[in-house]
Amino acid sequence: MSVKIINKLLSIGVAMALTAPVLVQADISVDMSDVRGDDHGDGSLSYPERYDFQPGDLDLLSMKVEKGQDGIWFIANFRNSVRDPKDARVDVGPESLDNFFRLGFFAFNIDVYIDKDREKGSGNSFMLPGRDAKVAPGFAWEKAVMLSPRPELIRKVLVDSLASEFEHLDKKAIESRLDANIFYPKKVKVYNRAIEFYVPYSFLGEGNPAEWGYTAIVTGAKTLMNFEIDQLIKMGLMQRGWDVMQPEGGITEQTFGIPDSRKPVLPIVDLLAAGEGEQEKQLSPGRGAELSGVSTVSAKVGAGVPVTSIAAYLGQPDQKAKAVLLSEPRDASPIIGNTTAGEISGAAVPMPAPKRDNSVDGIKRRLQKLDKLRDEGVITDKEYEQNRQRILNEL
Ligand SMILES: [Ca+2]
Ligand SMILES: [Ca+2]
Repeated sequence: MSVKIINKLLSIGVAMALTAPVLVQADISVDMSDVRGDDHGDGSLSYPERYDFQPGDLDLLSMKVEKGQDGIWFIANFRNSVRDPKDARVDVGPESLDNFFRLGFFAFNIDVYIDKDREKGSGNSFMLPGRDAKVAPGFAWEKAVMLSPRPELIRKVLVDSLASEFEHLDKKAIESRLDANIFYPKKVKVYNRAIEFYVPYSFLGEGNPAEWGYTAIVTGAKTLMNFEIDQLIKMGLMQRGWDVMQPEGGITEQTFGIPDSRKPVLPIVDLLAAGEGEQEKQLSPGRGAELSGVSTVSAKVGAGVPVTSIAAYLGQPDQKAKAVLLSEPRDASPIIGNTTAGEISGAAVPMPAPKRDNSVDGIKRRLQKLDKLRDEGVITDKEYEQNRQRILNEL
């Protein structure tokens, strides 16, 4: 492993210590490298055929962790410049993309699952809906960070889908449980090829970030408009990782392509793993693959705390899972109980990718779809008119 993690203990300047009553934390410098040119998942993913996606865009080169005030900064370096939301291409919708993606990026999500205790099997194994993989027991996580171009929205959708699944639970209880375990950064900076995101210690809790394990993945982010999302929620399609581009067979415009759609391929485009071929090996089992993170501290044999499964999110949760969700939030505890780790359940519903069709029939279909959305009150009359004109202009 060429992973280089340096933990430097530097003395804090006296002047600063006097003026700023901040919690004194060790200066951290964690630098984890990734293979260049491996933005192809298990080796078979090809980029969407559209101008706002090019090979290299989702190629993670390194991830760093640096000390910030009362928290840490993650710094992800990519091969290409981070694309501006004004370059994003979407199908229909009245909203301006700059309003829609306020954080300065739109094309990807970065998930970081943090293993704080480095105890094998202690913590969560599930990844968020739609990733279709698990975190290996040696990296079972306590805290997860989800960098999304639309953090408020993905949190809300996750809360809503859990609330509809666990109807008897108070929504506030679900929210506090989620917020104790999953953080959606809103403090984000884009510098050419780097994106930095801030995570406070109030979320992360105690510990030395240089001694933690990190399982990080990059996925393509879907660019759905608000009214489309509302529609999908109504249709009950939101549970299956709607924020992640799912691979499809052939040459594709809206998502990543794979040569053979019969073979299930994970939507993970890049996995943080320093060894050549390591990522391809880890992702090749497809659905249910167990991914290992990166750490300088090797995993201890755990106390045998069972890892959890994402199946509880997607399938019918069992009684035991409900009981644990009801319990009080507590640091380093699973979100949803001790369900059996295993295959992701069959409740997953693949989401149809929006396609632009400029044929007369295609225009007709899109206009009918628009009529339906207005009739159901999903879009306003004004939004209806704007979209209608936009579609007709393509004739
Ligand atoms: Ca890479
Ligand atoms: Ca990689």
